[in-house]
Amino acid sequence: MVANSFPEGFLWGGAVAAHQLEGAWQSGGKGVSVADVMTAGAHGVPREITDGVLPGKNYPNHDGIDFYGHYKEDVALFAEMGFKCFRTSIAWTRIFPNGDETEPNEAGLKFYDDLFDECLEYGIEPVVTLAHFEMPWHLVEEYGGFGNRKVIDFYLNFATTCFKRYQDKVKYWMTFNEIDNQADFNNDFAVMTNSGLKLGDNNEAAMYQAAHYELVASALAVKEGKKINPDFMIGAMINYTPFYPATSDPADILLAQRINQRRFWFSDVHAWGEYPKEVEAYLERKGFRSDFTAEDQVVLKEGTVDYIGFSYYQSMTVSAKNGDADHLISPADAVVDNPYLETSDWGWSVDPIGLRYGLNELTDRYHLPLFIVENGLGAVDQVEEDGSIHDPYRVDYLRKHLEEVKKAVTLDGVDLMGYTPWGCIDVVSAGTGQMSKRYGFIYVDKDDEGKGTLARSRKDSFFWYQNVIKTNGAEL
Ligand code: BGP
Repeated sequence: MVANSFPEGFLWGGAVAAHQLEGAWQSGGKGVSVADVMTAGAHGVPREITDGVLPGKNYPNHDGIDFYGHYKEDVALFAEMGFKCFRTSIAWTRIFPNGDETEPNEAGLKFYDDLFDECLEYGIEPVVTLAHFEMPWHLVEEYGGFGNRKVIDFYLNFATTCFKRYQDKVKYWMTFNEIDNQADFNNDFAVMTNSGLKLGDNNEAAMYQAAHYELVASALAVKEGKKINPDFMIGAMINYTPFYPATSDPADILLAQRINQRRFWFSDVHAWGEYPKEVEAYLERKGFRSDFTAEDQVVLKEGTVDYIGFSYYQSMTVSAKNGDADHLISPADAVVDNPYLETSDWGWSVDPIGLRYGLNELTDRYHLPLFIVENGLGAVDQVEEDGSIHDPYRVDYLRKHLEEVKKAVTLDGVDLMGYTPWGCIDVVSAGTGQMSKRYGFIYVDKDDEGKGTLARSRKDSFFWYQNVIKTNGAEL
């Protein structure tokens, strides 16, 4: 039955990731993660991934916004906004500092007990991502990250440790954040943060093998998780970016289809437990499928997900003038401007209709509940003399997206579990490493040089979102 508004129990909330806000990178026995070796970028200068932590470099994730020390204050602010859920991740290196230990680190486990208890006191459901861009650095150095089948066991140990420990506190889980990011296999950040692979000579072959291992790891985690608590809802998490054809030229349409197929491969395997035909044929043709066992095939089938979680920020448009559909090009090389869309200060297109399109496309493809676990606008905020922060651009972005979401739910029959806008409190940007690219309803006093009091304050959007939740989306 099609609802006439957002369903009762809809999970309104906000999303963050451990490495972008917790800070305290060496507290409570935490080990060094991939995120800890990523420097701050600058305008037009990408983040560098250094070989270990080097002296004299600026690593913004080391301190984040010190959520580790401020979580009680921050959760109280989320509660004041009326959050029903809070999406965060568990830093793998707090639980297994090096990744290959057999026994977990109690101090790390205790931190998340305290955090989840704090949320539950306010009736806020934790929604937890297991791996959000922060594999233990030791696993990268010693094992080559997910390029090595052994890392599946380490991940599984981490996942089952978390499932067991938090089985009565956490119901909603996701196995890997934006697992499809690495389809952009010439981008160091996209590959390293997902799989821990250092880029080498045949990035594409290495990416397909590592991603296969991650998908097997995810399926095993789903299987084990369900044994621990059959009520768990364990989902995929993809970065949904629809690629549109630049024109009605069939060559453009075919190119867009092929790029979308390649990205959907990840969620297809998560949801169907098998490879789509096109990708199978491609890997065969390129000789990329070196280690794929009959047992893997069974595991993938047995460990399919309960829902599709996804982030949505923008759409992209591609032209066949820049590349041919039969020879894989990095999608980035085929991208052209979309004359119908405006862009953010960071060049990301703003496309609310693309979100309704996506909700329909994912529903058609998977017939599973969906969860929008990231959406938002990165922008520079101005603090007025009286301390107020007026951010109508953020409200405008979120409102337009929510209007489209509402149509998908009320007119198109989409089964949507919840909505957690990204960076509900300002955090270190994943892509740039800077604080100045802000998404929050809550402002944090810290600048790109790491200076500031870390004081929290409510932006205008805080009060807007509070009312959205209060009216269950009737007033946007
Ligand atoms: C997604 C990630 C987040 C996040 C967000 C915004 O890709 O899952 O970790 O940060 O994008 O990106 P950015 O911080 O680069 O603006």
